[in-house]
Amino acid sequence: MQKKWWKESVVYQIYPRSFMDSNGDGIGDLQGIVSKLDYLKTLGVDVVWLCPVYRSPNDDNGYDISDYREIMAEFGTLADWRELLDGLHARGMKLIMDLVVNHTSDEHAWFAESRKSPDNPYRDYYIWRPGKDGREPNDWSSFFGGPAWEYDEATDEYFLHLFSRKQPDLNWDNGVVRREVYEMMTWWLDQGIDGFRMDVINLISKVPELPDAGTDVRDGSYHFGGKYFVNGPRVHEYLQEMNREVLSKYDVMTVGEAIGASPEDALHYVGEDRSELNMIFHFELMDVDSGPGGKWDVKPWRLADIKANITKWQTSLNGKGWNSLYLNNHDQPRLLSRFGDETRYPKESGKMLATLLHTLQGTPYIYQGEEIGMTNVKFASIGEYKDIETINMYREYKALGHPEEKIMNSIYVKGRDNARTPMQWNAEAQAGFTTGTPWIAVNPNYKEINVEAALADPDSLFHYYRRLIELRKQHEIIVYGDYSLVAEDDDRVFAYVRAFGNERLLVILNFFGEETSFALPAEVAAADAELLIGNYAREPLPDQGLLTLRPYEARVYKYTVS
Ligand code: ISL
Ligand code: CA
Repeated sequence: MQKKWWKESVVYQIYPRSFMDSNGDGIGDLQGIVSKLDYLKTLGVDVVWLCPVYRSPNDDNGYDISDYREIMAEFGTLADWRELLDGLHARGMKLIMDLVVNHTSDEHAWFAESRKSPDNPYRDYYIWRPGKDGREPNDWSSFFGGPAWEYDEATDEYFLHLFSRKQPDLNWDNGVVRREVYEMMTWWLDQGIDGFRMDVINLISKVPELPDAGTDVRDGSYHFGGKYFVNGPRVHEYLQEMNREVLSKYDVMTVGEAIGASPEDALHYVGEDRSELNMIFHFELMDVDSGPGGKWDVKPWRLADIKANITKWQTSLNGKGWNSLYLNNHDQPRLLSRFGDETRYPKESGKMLATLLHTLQGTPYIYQGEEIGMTNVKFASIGEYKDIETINMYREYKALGHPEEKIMNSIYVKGRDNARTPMQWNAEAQAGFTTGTPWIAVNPNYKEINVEAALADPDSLFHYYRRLIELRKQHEIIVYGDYSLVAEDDDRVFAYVRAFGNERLLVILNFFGEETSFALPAEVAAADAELLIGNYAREPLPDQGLLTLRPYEARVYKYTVS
């Protein structure tokens, strides 16, 4: 296993629109982030991942880019961005930028040209097809509902958009497009950034024939066409080219978002002999509470599935590639609401989940507000929601006759706006996020859950995150140790051992709000184990090797074997 700075780092994800507003217009911005850099330094993170700040009409909050080399006016200017980069570097932190190149905005200059005529030089920057039998060229659905095709009158053809109709897919089979992307990446790297998070990067290559996804005759419904574009035919060729032409020339980190990737797929992207990416974000763990109907078809998660999934990824990549570790992000519900108990045991369960995030093999990613225990939000009506995916789903399900209560409940549990309410800085108006009216309402629990309170309480979740980040710097075993699952059949406790030379780390996590007992593995009971961190007051190990774990108790022991 090669040692790398990005394996030893902890990443903090910022969703700029919701982080900090500096000028009272209700929208988070770059100067807002600049004003909070010392906060990030106190937490101790090494890298900031900045969600898109490029020029954008904001159909999908910046994931629809109209100019890759300009900053969104609402967020500030390139000079503000430069101040952010310099401020991070001055504090010993790094910056990775979001790279959204599966699609652009339909307001990008390339698309404005492309839609003009079939022989426009930009036509082939995008994926255009004539209709079939008076319908879309195929039956693919968009991730945000409805068909993946939009008809364009000017040339009487359709263009492909896997996401919203304002996010046309780029045609990666066109070498000129790839050249444009590589030049743009080089431009940012030359500004001094430290890497990229690549949006839905495993969707860039489509099977050129674009076959129908459904098996039956076209019946007017749309189907997920994933088998024709998830890990598509030329994706590895393109990523290897990108690596050769761009990434290999810099000492940077890359993490690719990879929908539907299995560990076997992952190794094709991150295998150390592959020269593609450093890490991917997979979705398997985020699907443990999805039923057969997909993300909105909510079912309870089972600890056995979480253990099996994490174990599979930890062991499959060990020694061959590197894992990313995340339990939430800007697209997912808050981890405390999803996997912990935000009502009875917010502190204990938050710390237990934090222990999990920071003691696996891989690079941990913290999403803004996670470190203070921010939770999901329940807005009274759909009118208060801003997210395009949520709003489209609501309309679609309403039209299909689903009951209001059921739809709202899926939104409460899974909607993306759960993660996008403003960062809670203090107990003052609008949680200290803005002096104006925030673009999306603040979670009403900000009076109790906020940064100021967290910093003042030495026992807070925040300080626990800080200690976990510090421990990673002190113990190589936390970063590099091999993982093995302990007590597989225990349905209350998730426990595992990390091994590095003759050092061992034993992590014990009670995943529920009831007391439970746990038998220490023999090699620990005998050894002189040191409790590195735990979320309850320290207690000596019992001689008989049987622990009683309190609700959501987490303990991490370090010991050596001969
Ligand atoms: O989580 C999801 C599955 O339903 C989707 O919300 C999400 O669109 C998907 O994970 C891809 O995400 C990325 O690309 C999208 C953008 O909306 C997301 O914010 C981004 O993370 C399109 O650029
Ligand atoms: Ca602002």
